[in-house]
Formats: sequence, C-alpha cells, structure tokens
Amino acid sequence: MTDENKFPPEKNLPAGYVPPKVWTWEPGNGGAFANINRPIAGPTHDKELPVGKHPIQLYSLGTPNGQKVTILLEELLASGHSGAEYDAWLIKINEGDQFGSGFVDVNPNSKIPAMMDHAPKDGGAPIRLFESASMMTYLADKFGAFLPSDARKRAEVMNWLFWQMGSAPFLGGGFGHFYAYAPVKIQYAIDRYAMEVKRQMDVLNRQLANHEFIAGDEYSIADMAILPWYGRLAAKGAYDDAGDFLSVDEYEHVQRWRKQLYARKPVERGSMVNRTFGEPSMQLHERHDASDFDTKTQDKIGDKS
Ligand SMILES: N[C@@H](CCC(=O)N[C@@H](CS)C(=O)NCC(=O)O)C(=O)O
Repeated sequence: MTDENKFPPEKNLPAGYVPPKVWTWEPGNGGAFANINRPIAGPTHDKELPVGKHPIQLYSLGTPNGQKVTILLEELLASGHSGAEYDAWLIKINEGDQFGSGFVDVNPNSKIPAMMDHAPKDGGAPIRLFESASMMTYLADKFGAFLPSDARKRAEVMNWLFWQMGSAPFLGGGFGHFYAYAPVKIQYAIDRYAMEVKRQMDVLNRQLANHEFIAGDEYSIADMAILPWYGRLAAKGAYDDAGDFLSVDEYEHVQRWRKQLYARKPVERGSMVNRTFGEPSMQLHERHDASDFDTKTQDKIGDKS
C-alpha cells in the first residue's frame, strides 16, 4: 500500500493504526451523525409515508440538499405554476425516518429529499423521484421553467447542475465533515478539502465574473442547486466559522450573486421549509399551504412538532 519508511504507522491517527485486511464496522466511531451511519441499505422499520392534498408530496429536511428543491417549488409557484403546489413533510434524519419502509420505497438510497408526483403529465400512476437534481430536472421539464429548451443553453444549465452534484460532497462530506463534525481534527484531511473547496469557489467566482447567473444570463435550476451549498458558505452560514477560515469574502462575484439571489422572496421561502435549525421565524417545519409561512413558523407555533 504505502511506503512504510516514508509513512510510518506511528504517524497514523490513531498512532500505530494499520488498516486490517478486511474492514469491519464499529458502530459509533463516526463523529457527529454517527448514529445514522450504517454500512448497509434497506429499511429498518415499517412506516408508511403520509400523503397530503397537493399533487406533489415532498419528504425532506431543510439542509442544502432539501432547500434546493423547495426553492425551486417556491419559484415555480411565485411564477404562476399552481400545479407545483406541494406538501412538505418533515423527515428527521437524526431519528432514522429515512429508514422507514415507506421512505425507502420512494428513495432506496435513504436520503432526503424524496418526492412523489401524484399528478404526472401523462395522467398515469404516481412517479417517484430521488436525488435532488433528478427532482429539479423533472419539475423544470414538467412546468417548462428555469431550464431553457434551447439545446446550447440547456446543456450549460445541466453542466452546472451536475457540477454541483459532483462537487458538493467535497464541501459537505469532505471539508464540512473533517472541519466541523469529525471527532478529531486531522490537519491532512482539513488541508486537502479546504484546498478543494477554495478551488471550487474560484471556479464559481470566475464564471460569475462574466455572467449574471451561473449558466449565463438566465436564472435557472443550476443557480438554485448551487446557492444553498456555495452561497450559504459565502454568506458565512456553513460549518461554524468556515467562511472566515476559507476567506470567502475574496470571492466577490460569488458574493454579488448570492446577495442577489437571497434577496428573492421565493428563495427566502424555500430556505425556510423543513428547516429545523436557526432563527425560529425562519423555520417552517412542515408546509402544506402557502399561508403556513405567515402562521406556522416556529416563532408562531412554538416547538410542537
Ligand atoms: N445526492 C443526494 C444527497 C442527499 C443527502 O446526502 N441527504 C442527506 C442530508 S443533506 C441525508 O439524507 N442524510 C441521511 C443519511 O445519510 O442517513 C441528493 O442530492 O439528493
């Protein structure tokens, strides 16, 4: 594997650690969120998912991956697509809701967000959706919005949408995990992922220097996918003081873009749905009606859910 003289096991963490021939699972050694991590898939318990009154049923949590979809749904509604009305049910991943049988039927990968469309365009059986970018593309196609039909423009939106899907795990699962969640601070891991995240921020900064929106001159699902990850980091809202650690103020075009987008009402609304952290007035644990934003935020109802 590695050169033992150059990389003596005493320098490993913990000192002397040598990977065994075959890895075995030790529950509870994974830092924050270790209680929900397992090396196997599939349901752990029987539980049906609730179904509300709207065509679209979303099962989610207000993390960046969840917010991408709720921002799009709120943008669709704000631009008059009433068919995008939705019920957003809270999935508490820390309590293992993603391993319920009903959730696994919708998303065999047991991760939020998951979605059912009970009113597909062809009038046929409900359609299940998992993976946030799959949902966003489906919704954008269904309503003909935020994804241009012109082949060149559409390709550029897809380029950036897939860039986000490929890049964000380095920000969240890599940098965020080792900087904020791991039970031990490992300089090697933090340095490696800090460098990669700064490179990604520079990619965005260079693109946004010459374009109003990430894929050109039109606001698209690519902006909505990238904002909750990289816009939130630019706003110093991610992983404790990571914004200062990564000197995010230097990405001036990303700063301009994220301020412009966060000023949009549908973005603000979408960022509140299924959110269980932060200001109580910005947390709408479940959304079943547009009026819920005025009457059911946590500051108004207290901690009842
Ligand atoms: N690539 C997926 C990522 C989804 C994802 O990682 N969701 C996390 C929360 S942000 C989750 O549900 N984690 C629960 C678990 O790992 O058990 C997407 O974009 O939908």
